[in-house]
Amino acid sequence: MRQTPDWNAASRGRLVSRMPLLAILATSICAGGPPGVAAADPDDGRPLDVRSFGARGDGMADDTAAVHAGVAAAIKSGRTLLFPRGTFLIKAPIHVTTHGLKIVGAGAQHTVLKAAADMDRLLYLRGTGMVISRLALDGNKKATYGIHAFHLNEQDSRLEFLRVRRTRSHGIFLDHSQVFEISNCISAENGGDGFYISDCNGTRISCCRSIANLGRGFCVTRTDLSGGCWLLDCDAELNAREGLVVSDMAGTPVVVERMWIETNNKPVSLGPHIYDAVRIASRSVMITRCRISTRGTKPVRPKFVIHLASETRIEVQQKTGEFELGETVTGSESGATGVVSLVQADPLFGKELPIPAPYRAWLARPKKLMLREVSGVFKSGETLSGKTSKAHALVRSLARVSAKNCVISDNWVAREDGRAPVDRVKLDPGCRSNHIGRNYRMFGTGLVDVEYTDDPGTVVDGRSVTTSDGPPKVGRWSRGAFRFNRSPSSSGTALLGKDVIKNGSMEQATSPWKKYGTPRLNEKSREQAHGGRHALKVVGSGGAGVRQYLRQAPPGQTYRLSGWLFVAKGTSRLIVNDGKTLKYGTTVSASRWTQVTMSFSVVAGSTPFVGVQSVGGDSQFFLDDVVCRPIEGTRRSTRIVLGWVCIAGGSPGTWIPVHVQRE
Ligand SMILES: [Ca+2]
Repeated sequence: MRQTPDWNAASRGRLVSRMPLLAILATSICAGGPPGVAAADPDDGRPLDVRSFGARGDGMADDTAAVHAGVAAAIKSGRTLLFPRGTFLIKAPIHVTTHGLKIVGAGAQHTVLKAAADMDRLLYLRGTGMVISRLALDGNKKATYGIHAFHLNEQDSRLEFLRVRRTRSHGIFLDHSQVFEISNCISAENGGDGFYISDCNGTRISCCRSIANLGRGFCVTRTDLSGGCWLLDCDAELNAREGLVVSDMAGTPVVVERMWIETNNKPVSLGPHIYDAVRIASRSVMITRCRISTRGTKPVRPKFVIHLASETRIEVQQKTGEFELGETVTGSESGATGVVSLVQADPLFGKELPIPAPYRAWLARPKKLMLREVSGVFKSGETLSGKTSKAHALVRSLARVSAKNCVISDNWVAREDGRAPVDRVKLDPGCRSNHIGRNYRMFGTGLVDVEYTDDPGTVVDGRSVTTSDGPPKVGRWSRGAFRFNRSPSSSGTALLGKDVIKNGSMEQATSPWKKYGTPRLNEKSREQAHGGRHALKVVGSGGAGVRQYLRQAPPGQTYRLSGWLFVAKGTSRLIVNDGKTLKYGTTVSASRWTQVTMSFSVVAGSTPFVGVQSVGGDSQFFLDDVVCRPIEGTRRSTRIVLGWVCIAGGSPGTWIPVHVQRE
């Protein structure tokens, strides 16, 4: 668990020291008008009624001052503040920084706190021991956020039986709120995510619903310190984008258990459905015992039922405007593009609500964007521009974030209409060491398909399984891991004829090696040798080298040419003239003996030749052991390589081929 100095007051590895926090926090209401009707002496311990402060709750009167006065009195006295049935209009947000405040309504169907003017959020909560219960908060398209819980910490803080709706951005923004509980809350019809959860270390989010929001149902991410949370028995339905996104977490895991995710990616107006039901671009996420369904009509949406993704994290500075989810951004210098997958939520600290002193340093850190479908390579220092939003910012740093160490197991997956095929679990290249267990089709039989390319260390249904063209060369692999041969076929062995090169060993006194171009030197040398005691030393530039004509080579004949190069200076390469065309081998600049090979078929025309030339400027190289043999046939193996199995775990471990014998 990573630590920052700012964080220690709230939760140091769950060992809570309350004193520093108490010292930091002054009990106060940060905003609001002057107190209305003075409260009765609260010392008798009975609950306070917001009406006794002048609140009308008739949905017409401005109750701002009365509500603020009631909250202030409740904080001061420690008594519970009751909101009876009614709609309470407020024109200024309730900013609470305190320990111990209980506000109780008459139920979300009966008690509504409604924004009656533009405001940053309806309710800001910071501290411990706060219980907010049985209320509805109506953003009325005027409040940016509904509830913003910033460092609302401890198990004795609870948000429960709340309904937040119609905000301009995220409904419920849980921000660095650690080891606290939110349960039985509904976030609906908001302009952003239903729940945006950032840095909520050890917080338990249970029995919450997110419905018909324009963003995602639940979005879990971090801005600085990380901290996973528990999402238990929650529900995401009819949201415009993903049902659940976990993006760029580090440290403690995110556990998602028994979640109901159904029919997100809802409005067709959003265009092509590129959103997944569940998208994970993060490490250490467990998704289990969930029920995930997707819409069944065409075009297929969402894209994948569970997508373990690889994304690019960009930290930006000097931001102007707000980037939008789903828009394309372009780098000014690189021309690279990407689609915005996550925009770090702005905690909207400012003049009215300054950043609390202990958090100033790290809240001033660069803001984060996550990008998917990146094409090209963004450069740090360039300007990033949003196509739709027209926002722009300076790229400060770049990083690749891929799903890693995630567990996806025992989920039920279905199309909404129950028709096959059931969507797949998808793993992007670059995702490593994930465990994809058994996920079941809700309708029909069998397991949900897993689509992956090559993810070292990933375990699919009890085995490490990948597909490629050879045994792995990188990654950690456990014994028993299996790699399928991408194109299983019997291997062929070329049958080679007699070498047609004269003096390929460079040991003879007279040599058929002729000048190619005008090398400054072309002679037998003892300075270097691959075999025997001599090699051919060539010094030249601008393509100069040596060659040998193959005068007896019949048109149509295929040859395999091989030689050894030691390049003391510059660069050189094999050349072949097949009778019509000059062909080049791969360039070599290594001052050690390197084998080079080429294959070619002779074409009727001039006399074919093979040779070696310098590439570019001054070059000095040695040539030895040149062999050119005709391919006279192919011996097909009777064995087909099905794949490779790891017989000793390691990096990458010991792998042997698995064959079948052809009849
Ligand atoms: Ca030699």
